[in-house]
Amino acid sequence: MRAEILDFLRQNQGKYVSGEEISRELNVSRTAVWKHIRALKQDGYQIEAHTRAGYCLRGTTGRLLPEEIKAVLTTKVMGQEIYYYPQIGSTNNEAKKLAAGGCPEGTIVVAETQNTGRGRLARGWFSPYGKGIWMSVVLRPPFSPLEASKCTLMAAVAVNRVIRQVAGVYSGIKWPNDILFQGRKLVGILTEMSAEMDAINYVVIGMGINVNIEEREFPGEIAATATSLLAVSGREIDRRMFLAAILKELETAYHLVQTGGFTSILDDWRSQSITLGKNVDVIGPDHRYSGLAIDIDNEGALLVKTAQGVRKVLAGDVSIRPVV
Ligand code: BTX
Repeated sequence: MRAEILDFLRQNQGKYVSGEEISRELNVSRTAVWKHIRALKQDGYQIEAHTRAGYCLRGTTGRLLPEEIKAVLTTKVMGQEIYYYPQIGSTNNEAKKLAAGGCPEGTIVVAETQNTGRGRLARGWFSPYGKGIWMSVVLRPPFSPLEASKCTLMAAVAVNRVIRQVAGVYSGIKWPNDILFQGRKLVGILTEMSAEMDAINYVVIGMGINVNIEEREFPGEIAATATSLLAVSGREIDRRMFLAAILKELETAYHLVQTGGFTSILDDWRSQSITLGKNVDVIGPDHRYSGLAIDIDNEGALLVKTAQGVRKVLAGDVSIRPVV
């Protein structure tokens, strides 16, 4: 009922509607209307109340509340179920629990802040309150577990497209899971999976997108390597519109993959990559070498040309050498 009352106020945004009118239109008691309005105000909605005129919605909350996202969502699968948390440990952990419990494909977990946001190899992810999109999406892809790592490439292509189109920031993808602008990280993607020998139970794609973080807010250890859309473009971005655009783009890309395989996504990835054609250092648990990043293969592995021949990088850290 809360969502319906909010919808009704939205349809009449800027105008007063009486409690009686809401109660009549939505077939709910006046007391219930009053209680729901109070809850909406507590959530941060700017609702003016006037004894005679009634209620008037002046502004929405800047939070990523499910009803806010749903009001602008145009997808069929992605984000049809939304779990929202003002604060959480890690959205990926929560999404994995929900996925193991059988939640439908496309379910998302979104939080205003994460206390223990994770990157790869148990690294931390800085997730300040209300300033980014800290979100995880549950997929149940019909393909083999060997293909799961390509979900990271798919998500990177989708997010990078939205950054370019909506924020107007000409970012690029660094293999395998980062989106950078002028060498600084705007986005990190963490894909995790649960699978049997030949089938995937679920894939969770976690995205950390630095949206409205001011340059000076980044902690010292990442101050020189991280950036945000606000810092780069100089303007604040409506996070819910941005999130809805990402889910739409992800849905399109996922549909494409399911119907035609990863080929077109890999081509898009190549054209948006900032790794290919660069000299890179590859650092793994038991190796370290340098070479020229020449391509990604059909598995999504990075191909690096070294003095000893072409080496295939499936996992590990790749750093791009600055041009001197
Ligand atoms: P990664 O291992 O490639 O990058 C992690 C590294 O990035 C950190 O060690 C740190 O140096 C740097 N870093 C930390 N926070 C930020 C930030 N906000 N901006 C730029 N650089 C940063 C990348 O892992 C994958 C990150 C995924 C994060 C999402 S958020 C939603 C979901 N839930 C969760 O716990 N993780 C994912």
